[in-house]
Amino acid sequence: MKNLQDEKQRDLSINKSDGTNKFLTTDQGVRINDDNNSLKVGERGPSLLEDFILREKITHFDHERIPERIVHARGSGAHGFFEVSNPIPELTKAGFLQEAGLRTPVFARFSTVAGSRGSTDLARDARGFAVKFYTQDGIYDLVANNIPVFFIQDASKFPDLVHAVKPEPHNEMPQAASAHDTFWDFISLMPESMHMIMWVMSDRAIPRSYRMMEGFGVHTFRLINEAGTSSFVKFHWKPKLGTHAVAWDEAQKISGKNPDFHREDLWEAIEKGNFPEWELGIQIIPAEDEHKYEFDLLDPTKIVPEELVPVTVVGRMVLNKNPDNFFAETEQIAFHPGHVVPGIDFSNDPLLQGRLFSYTDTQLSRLGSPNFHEIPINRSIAPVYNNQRDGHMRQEINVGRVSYHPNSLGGGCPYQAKISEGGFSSFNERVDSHKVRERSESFADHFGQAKLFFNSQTPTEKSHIVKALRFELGKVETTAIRIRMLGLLSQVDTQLAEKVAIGLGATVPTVLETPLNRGVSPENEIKGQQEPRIVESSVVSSDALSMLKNPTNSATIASRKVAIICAHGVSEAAVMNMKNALVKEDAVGLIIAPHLGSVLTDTEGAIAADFSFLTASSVLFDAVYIPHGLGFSTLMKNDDVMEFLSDAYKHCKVIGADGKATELILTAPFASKISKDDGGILLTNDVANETFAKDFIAAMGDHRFWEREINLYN
Ligand code: HDD
Repeated sequence: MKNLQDEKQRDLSINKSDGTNKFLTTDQGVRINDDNNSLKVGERGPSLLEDFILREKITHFDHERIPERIVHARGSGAHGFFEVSNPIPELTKAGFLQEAGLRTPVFARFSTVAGSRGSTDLARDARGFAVKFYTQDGIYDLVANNIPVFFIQDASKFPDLVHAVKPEPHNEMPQAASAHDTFWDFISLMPESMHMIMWVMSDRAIPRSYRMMEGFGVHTFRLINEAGTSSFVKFHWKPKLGTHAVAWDEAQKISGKNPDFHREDLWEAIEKGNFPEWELGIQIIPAEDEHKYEFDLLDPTKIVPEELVPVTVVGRMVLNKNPDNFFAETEQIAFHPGHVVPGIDFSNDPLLQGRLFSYTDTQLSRLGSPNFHEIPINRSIAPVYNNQRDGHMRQEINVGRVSYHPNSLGGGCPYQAKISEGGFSSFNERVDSHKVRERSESFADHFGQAKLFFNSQTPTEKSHIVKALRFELGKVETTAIRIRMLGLLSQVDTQLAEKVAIGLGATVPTVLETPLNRGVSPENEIKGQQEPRIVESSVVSSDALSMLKNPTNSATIASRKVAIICAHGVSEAAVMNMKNALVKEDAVGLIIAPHLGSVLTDTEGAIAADFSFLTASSVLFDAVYIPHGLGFSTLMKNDDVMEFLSDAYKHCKVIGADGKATELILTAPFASKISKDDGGILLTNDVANETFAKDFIAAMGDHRFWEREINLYN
């Protein structure tokens, strides 16, 4: 068995450059003697055009930026490997899925969709989840999202969708946000988006970490085996750490306190050896079941409920190495759903079909040349020989005189591969119909699965969806758009629509809008939309759709961060006890104090502060602990401490204190709201309580105590 991980490392290392112990040179290799002063006529005189060193440096700088991605501009990535656990040769001939234990190098990039490159990680948005597999048969890209459905059914609507969600063209506002008129105007006229809207208004759109997101290939793809038999497949990534979110108020605060929150989280986890891990699962639908379901497998606004087709795990992905250079790797990586290898093929999903054109086209303008496959991060480790030639920035030096096929001068080389030799051949599907510009009637249900999603949520999750919609539509200035949205929401769930309406001070319309009163003339309606119909899902509720009920959710607190709030006089034993207990769980306790430097302890020792209240904030941590000791009286007088605790409470996090430090909690503004059943508030007067740290960690395993919101908001 040949593991390919090392080969990719070798491949990248050819292009690595490290200036340690080296002379500074120009791009032409000439050693530079003075990099601080331009060439001038006298010390105070004008600069000389002849200064090739200055000109080269400035010219390169002037051209340093490339266009950012039109969507998914903001992202972070890492290297790793994919390892097969359950080979599936009976389903696919794809080489990288044939043998248990076979490792294929990967690079994964996670992203938000709407914001620019410098925007916050915590925007309410779908997240991209793109993985490049460097397989022995060539590059395979699984260009996925953390949401299993999409807004639109046909690629022709993609530019409209993206124009609508991007900052509005007249004033370039708002950045990285869907809460504005143009987005909701478009959505209110596109009932097919209602299923995806449920997902992006849920907490899926504000993940706690890239490491705690599921990933979905969205479209139905095909797997093809050696005999040429095809099955339909849906791809799933399931995170080892479970699927978790932050609170919306928290997300907004993180955006100010640390807009790089997800980027930093991924980077730090890998640097510390907490390698993020996902299982790759597949739902297999035999070809003969293509028309078995009440939804169309080709409709990207539909899932296949796991109750109908369970997910089978085929392997795992581990990300174990940060990029050496963000631009060279994360920015220049070029994904494409059309990068497939023999054994994987497309379905006729019209959204996927359009994507197959878009991605190469976008790389041409973003990376500037058809040679983007030669950039080290994009290079296949399977050898590349063909008759493509020249173009901007060509790296390859093709030898010989032959650049065409067929040829005799080159002995007919490079020659075509037979299917038995690994040559790619498309699935031999018979397609026999008229050319039409139409939506299939089987795509006309826009609400059935939106209902399924909503019905599958816990009361907490439903209330978060209501609040998200109140927020988003509350930012919409045009009343007619809000009302249209309430009409669409009422098709999903009447209570949902009514609750959102209360927040907007509006009433749910009793008459569903027709194309005419939607401001759209019938001839401009999208075919298939005229009579939206509701097909009730045969599955009424699915735990896999809820983050809180999700059976794969895990209680691990690995890599979680606990704020340990200290001041001079703190009990050293209490701090160390908690820190050590956290380390055993692969979590970390960080010291927050009124100032940086040393915090003096009760035993006349000193503990270094990791953060002061200026550089830390509750929203950047998963839980808070205030150890006993004399420091508590200093903390009582500190407004920052109260804000810290109030936020931790509001965001339903675990808060613990022992000894006198419990007074900080019992006198906090939220103290009267604390329910005696709140398992996330751990207070003990017994400073020798041996199980305290254990209980604290167990409570963290429940992640959030959302029941608190009932006391806070009702
Ligand atoms: Fe797309 C980027 C995922 C529909 C056109 N898309 C992009 C990325 C992801 C997705 C993860 C970022 C890749 C990276 O990290 O570099 N896109 C999706 C999913 C879709 C989808 C899951 C629906 C199921 N996309 C979609 C459509 C079109 C595009 C329908 C156009 C017709 N997407 C693009 C693009 C991007 C892109 C403009 C921007 C940068 C890039 O491709 O490389 O071509």
